[in-house]
Amino acid sequence: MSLVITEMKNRTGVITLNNPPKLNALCKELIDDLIAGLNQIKEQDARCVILRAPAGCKVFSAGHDISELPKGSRDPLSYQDPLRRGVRAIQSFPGPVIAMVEGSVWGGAFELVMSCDMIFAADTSTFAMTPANLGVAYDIVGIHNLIRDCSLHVIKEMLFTAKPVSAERALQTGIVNRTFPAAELEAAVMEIAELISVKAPLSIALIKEELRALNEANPLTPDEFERLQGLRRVVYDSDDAKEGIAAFFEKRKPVFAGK
Ligand code: YXS
Repeated sequence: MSLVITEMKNRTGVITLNNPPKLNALCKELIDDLIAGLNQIKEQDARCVILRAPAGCKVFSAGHDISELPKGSRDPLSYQDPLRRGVRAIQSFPGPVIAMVEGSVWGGAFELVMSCDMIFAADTSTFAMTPANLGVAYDIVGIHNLIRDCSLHVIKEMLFTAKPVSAERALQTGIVNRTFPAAELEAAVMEIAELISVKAPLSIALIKEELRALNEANPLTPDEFERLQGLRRVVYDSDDAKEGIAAFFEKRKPVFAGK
């Protein structure tokens, strides 16, 4: 059974993360189902996609499935890893992908939501970015996906404290487009999707791709890229990387020795 529900509502595709027992953690299977859902919707001439979790959920997504993170000495977020593939599938979908958020968003799920074209959230939702909780060597593309859409100071606060940010704060800092009372969220987002669905799809798809290309135009020299990759290897080879994951599953606070 798919870990997402894919449906069409008029010309809007709706993908609902649907793995409650694992709090919609972004395991490989769920990401593969998400990508399959996007491809299915693309074939049905969808003009817009809404990515959501079930109404009333406490947790939109608990982020990367920690049990699928390498236990150290291996890049946790390389190009073909599920989270990377899921983010690219959203960014390259030829139409707006709207994140409709209710509940708490964690770690890689925050990046996945940030990779969407717009974010509309229930006013009770929260957003957290958590590599510092686990000692994860987050990757350069992932960090780049975060810094383009809100102030560096706010993203640094989120990354360095790993503390959840409220919907209100996310609205104030430009992370989300708008917030609504949870009971009004779905109707409001469907209205926006319907509005988009009668606009010129070729023009919108072109503009989305132009914006993506312009946003990616961040000249890192190959040497600078390799240097950062070398720094990442020190982190994902570290004892801290192993300690973060072990502490999570042993349900204890991690003790990071900085090595
Ligand atoms: O003890 P059992 O076996 O029932 O399992 C528990 C949790 O271990 C499990 N679980 C997860 N398993 C794998 N990956 C996860 N991300 C994950 N999150 C939770 O689900 C069962 C129920 O969790 P529990 O008891 O904590 O539920 P709760 O309702 O008390 O709390 C819900 C959360 C989401 C607040 C809590 O589960 C939590 O804080 N989860 C971790 C959120 C997080 O830090 N995600 C980041 C994952 S790593 C990631 O996305 C990036 C690589 S990075 O770290 O770089 O950002």
